[in-house]
Amino acid sequence: TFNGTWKVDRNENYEKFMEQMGVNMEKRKLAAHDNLKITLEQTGDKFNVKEVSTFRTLEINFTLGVTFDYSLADGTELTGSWVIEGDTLKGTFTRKDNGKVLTTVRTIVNGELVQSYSYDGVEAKRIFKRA
Ligand code: MYR
Repeated sequence: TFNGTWKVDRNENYEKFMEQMGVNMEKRKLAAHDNLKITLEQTGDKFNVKEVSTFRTLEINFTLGVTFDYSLADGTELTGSWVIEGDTLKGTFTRKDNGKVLTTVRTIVNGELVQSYSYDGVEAKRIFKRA
């Protein structure tokens, strides 16, 4: 289960990924140490996500397979959805400004929540531990 509160522990290739996303250097430096904490609560096919970081606090509600809007901390707007495939959550989101697709996967590996991101040929991971 994904339920619970997760605190980012480490990143892999995240700065390169943000660069590909067009995030400027100043913001990349801050974002690499954003202390991101997410609380996931799944009830049937509905998810409640609480996101807390040095940038902001927000709450997102979505239903598996149903498209919703999500804005990144820098204001970049995405639209897309999550689905479950086996033990993983797979998200496919499209940037509203340029139409490019960002895919992301959440999976539990050895008790850690691993979130992978892929955009425009660049991949990154953020790895979370239970808070
Ligand atoms: C959620 O389930 O947490 C809400 C929806 C998340 C949508 C996809 C998030 C992609 C984040 C990419 C960060 C890259 C920063 C440049």
